[in-house]
Amino acid sequence: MRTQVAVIGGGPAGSLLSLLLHRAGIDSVVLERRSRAYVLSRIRAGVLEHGTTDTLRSVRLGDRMDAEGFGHDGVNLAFGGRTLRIDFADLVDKRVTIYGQTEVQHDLYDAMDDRGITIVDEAEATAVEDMTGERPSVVFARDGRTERLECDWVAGCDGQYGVSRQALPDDLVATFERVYPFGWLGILSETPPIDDELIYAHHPRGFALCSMRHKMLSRYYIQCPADADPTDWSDDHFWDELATRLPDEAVAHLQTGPSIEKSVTPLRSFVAEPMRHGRLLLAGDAAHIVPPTGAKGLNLAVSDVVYLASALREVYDSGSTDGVDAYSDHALRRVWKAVRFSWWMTTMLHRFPDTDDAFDRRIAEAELSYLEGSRAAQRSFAENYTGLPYHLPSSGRCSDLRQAGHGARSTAHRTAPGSGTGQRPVRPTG
Ligand code: RFL
Ligand code: PHB
Repeated sequence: MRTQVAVIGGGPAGSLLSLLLHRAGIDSVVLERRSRAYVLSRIRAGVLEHGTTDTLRSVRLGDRMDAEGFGHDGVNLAFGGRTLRIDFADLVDKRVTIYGQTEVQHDLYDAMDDRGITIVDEAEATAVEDMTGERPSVVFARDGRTERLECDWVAGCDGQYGVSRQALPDDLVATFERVYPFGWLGILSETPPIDDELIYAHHPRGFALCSMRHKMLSRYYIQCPADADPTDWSDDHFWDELATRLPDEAVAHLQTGPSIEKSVTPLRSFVAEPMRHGRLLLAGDAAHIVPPTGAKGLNLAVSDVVYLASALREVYDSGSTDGVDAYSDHALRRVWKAVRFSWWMTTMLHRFPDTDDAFDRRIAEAELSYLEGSRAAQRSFAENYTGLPYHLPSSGRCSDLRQAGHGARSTAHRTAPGSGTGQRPVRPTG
């Protein structure tokens, strides 16, 4: 098998990358370890930044999201018996969209099928070979057989436990990690959401979050020990603990019911640098993990692949590897800002069970009180939460995505790119 870009992982990063490449007339093949049914049933993130929604619209994935998603103009922070609303519309004239990752993944796979992009299901990449040469390849296992996908470039979009990050030479990679001494116990219930907008609650017993997917599907989380077993938590126990941590006016609207999903997510921040070695480029959770408090994981996967697709497009359009050479520094600049914001929200809103001394608690209270009293602080929150702008070197801003070629150009196979050797690839003609 041969393609221009071998994409390892069919999650949001890998799927969206293949669509952005297709729009640019670049062929890719996506290798996904899991079955399609498994990928399409994972319950994960729910908040999309405006840059994410713009990007999805730019590859004609906006229709269902715009019809079924909910635009939110603010979020609520509950603490000390009061609720502070951060008004995004007023502060930064932006909004976020509530539309589950599960739905995004459906839309991505449907669009890939429509456009004839090859997804090889249940194909587990086991090695990336010759990544520093001109003809790298990905070795993968499928149906008990070992196969090879040859390509010009490899995109490692295989999440936090994938093979691509491990394929980078140890001595070239620096990792940065913060493990938080707690997790989130999350449930999904077919009940109406407590409020029209999200509520992030800081409480002496720990953090709580009220979120939603749609009018009859709510998503709630409470801080729990990192090693908590979800089966130890009955639904009643969960609802009682949630109600304890929420303000009275919110509890008055809480409608409980049986959970249809219950799971524990440990929280950590992690970044691996650089995000590129030779012809292997990492994107999304393969390169970095953020705690879910800032709702940034999925959104960072999207901004990474926008940067990556732009860099690869430059290679195939002009033969220049400048974009690819700059990709890691460029993506990491945005990544670290989201890592900072997610860390800041996490430390401000959670209770730290092991180290929680009076000083840390006072600092968290001071952060919240400052936010309450300062429009500048609220603006900073709103700017980060709704999503920092993309800085694409060639086109400047993410708003350019709106005009970016709707409708793919020809996907006719073209010659391999020159790798800074002066060799120019042939442009598509169709
Ligand atoms: P994904 O979604 O993990 O997709 C990676 C894909 O690669 C496949 N894969 C391989 N395929 C072939 N060969 C191999 N060797 C492979 N190894 C792995 C996997 O099967 C998978 O399909 O990463 P991607 O695309 O970078 O997308 C990132 C987002 O999914 C992620 O940041 C968020 O979902 C993180 N996250 C959350 N983010 C939020 O913003 N809010 C949340 O509430 C939230 N909840 C979550 C989460 C992540 C979770 N994980 C990863 C366990 C809850 C969970 C449980
Ligand atoms: C979710 O709806 O799953 C969700 C919302 C906001 C977050 C994290 C998760 O910060």
